[in-house]
Amino acid sequence: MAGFLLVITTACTTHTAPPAPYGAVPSTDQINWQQLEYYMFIHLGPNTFNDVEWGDGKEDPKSFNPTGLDCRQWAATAKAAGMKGVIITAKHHDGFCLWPSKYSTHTVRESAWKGGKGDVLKELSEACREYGMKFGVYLSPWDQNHPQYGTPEYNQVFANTLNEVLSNYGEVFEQWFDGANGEGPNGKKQTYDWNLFHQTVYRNQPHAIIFSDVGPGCRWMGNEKGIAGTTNWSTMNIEGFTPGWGAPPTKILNEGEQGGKAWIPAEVDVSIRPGWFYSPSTDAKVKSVHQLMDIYYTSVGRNANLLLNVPPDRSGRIHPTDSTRLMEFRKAREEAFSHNLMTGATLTAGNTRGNAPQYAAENVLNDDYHAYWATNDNALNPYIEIDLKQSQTFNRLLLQEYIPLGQRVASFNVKYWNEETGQWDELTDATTIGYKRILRFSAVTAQKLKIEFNALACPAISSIQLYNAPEQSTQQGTSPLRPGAARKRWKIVSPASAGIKNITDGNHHTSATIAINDEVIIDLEKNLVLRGFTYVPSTATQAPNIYRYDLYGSEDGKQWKQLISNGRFDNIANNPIAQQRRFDKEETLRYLKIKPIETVGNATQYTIAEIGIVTK
Ligand code: FUL
Repeated sequence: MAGFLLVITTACTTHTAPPAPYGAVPSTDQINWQQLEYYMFIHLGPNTFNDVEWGDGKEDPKSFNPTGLDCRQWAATAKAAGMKGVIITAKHHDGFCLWPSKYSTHTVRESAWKGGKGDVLKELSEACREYGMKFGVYLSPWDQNHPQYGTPEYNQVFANTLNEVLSNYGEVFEQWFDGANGEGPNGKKQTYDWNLFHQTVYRNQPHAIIFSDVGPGCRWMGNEKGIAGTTNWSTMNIEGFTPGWGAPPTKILNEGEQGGKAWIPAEVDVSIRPGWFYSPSTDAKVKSVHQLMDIYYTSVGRNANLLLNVPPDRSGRIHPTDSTRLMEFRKAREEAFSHNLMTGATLTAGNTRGNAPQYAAENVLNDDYHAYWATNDNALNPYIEIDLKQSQTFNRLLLQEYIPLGQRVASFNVKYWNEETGQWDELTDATTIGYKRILRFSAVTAQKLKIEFNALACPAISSIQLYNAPEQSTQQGTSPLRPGAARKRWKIVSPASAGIKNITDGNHHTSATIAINDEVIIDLEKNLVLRGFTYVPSTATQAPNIYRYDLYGSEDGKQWKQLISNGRFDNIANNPIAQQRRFDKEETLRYLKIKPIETVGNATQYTIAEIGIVTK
């Protein structure tokens, strides 16, 4: 009896120390930020009204004139969509400020909206507080309007601007710094004083997460398609890198770095429409639920937060198509993740830290993120076996590491017990987990599962969930243009590069690569009245698409008239979507000539998927 009591006492008082943190770990603010998972991006400005992706700072501020701007509608929509916050483009590359800044003459004050008396940041920050949404700001250091841009003085101007925004509108959860860095009105590029900018942020908003290519709060994950790496470490090395031109290679942005010295988790930014700003031309191109679900799996499902852009239309409200889609997307997520098949399962772990109930395998079943299964320090390859008690059909597996202790799992594999063959069959495998990982696989029916981990330090697993999600019907992506009879009769006069026919075959997925010194001349077969032209770039990763160009037209192929001088396909490096440029007036032409001036990555060749014309 005495011996029995002694055992009980020992079990109650023995404290098994938690695993030591491994490598770089998140700050409390980063942990809180990671748990937001999904929030809204708002791109709004003169671009909304001028049908461009990048303004040039010379646009008339009066063009900004939403007729019924309603920030409460945005916040209510974000909330109903299941989002946790809203980040707005307070100032984009045109320099236009959505608040009446003291440091600019290109603001809402100079606009037609509310007779120059409006302040979008005030309205949005208040609406966010009302709806319990976090409020964040995007500010582009690149400013094509400010006369001092490109001079050392501009850094202080930008710091003052930041200070103004971050001290006047309450709590800011995320400060988004765009890395784009082009010429200002004086033709010069700026060397940014990032230290000054960061100090200004933290002085005003000590808990804000700073986004950029290199954090320090969170990082851009290298593309605007919504796809984080299948391997995605929240750690990376940033020494020697800067946001923008000095950013780390895309692969590092996309995948992070195992053993990286800084904790800088990935944020996926992607738009619900092809462009970032609203355009009536994209009303029928709002992403499908299927596409949004894919993005969910390649962002939140890959250890990244999802910042989904939903650009308000010209009335200043979220378009009904977009808000309907957001609700459908929420429903699809709920349908996929409402019924966790792990409920009631029994678990057997190959190793449990100190055999202590505190670290028991069962911890992966509860909703408490802070309760986790952990193993002894030397157990780097443990398994966990799951008995579902009865045969179940499933096609999704969700895992979470307890990230306050760092990111520890390097890879894992999943097996299921095959009743017919009486053995463990491979189901799937993957590399990193991080805060959240969701694996998709074809449905299997089984009662038992086994997950084997390969970790850098003993794993700390907070959650394992299993679902049978309805498979989304595959919907068409962007449908290729049909090669109408007219296009078939077009001739490419020059160059004779291999595959050149691809540029008029009506298929976005085929392209031609052309030497930089070769101009493209197309014969439209007869004189046509044209209002503009279209360029579909190649969507291949880092394709050397055309960034700047001259465009000429001719009736006879001899006398050329310049139609566009030093034109720019905005944001083509990061978001290579179809481009349309309208001429100032109608032009009667038979020949078109495109002469590239600058390509993405300054390549010596350029890519074209398609050239088209605008006749209406
Ligand atoms: C990019 C910008 O150039 C785009 O216009 C957009 O704002 C996107 C979110 O970031 O760098």
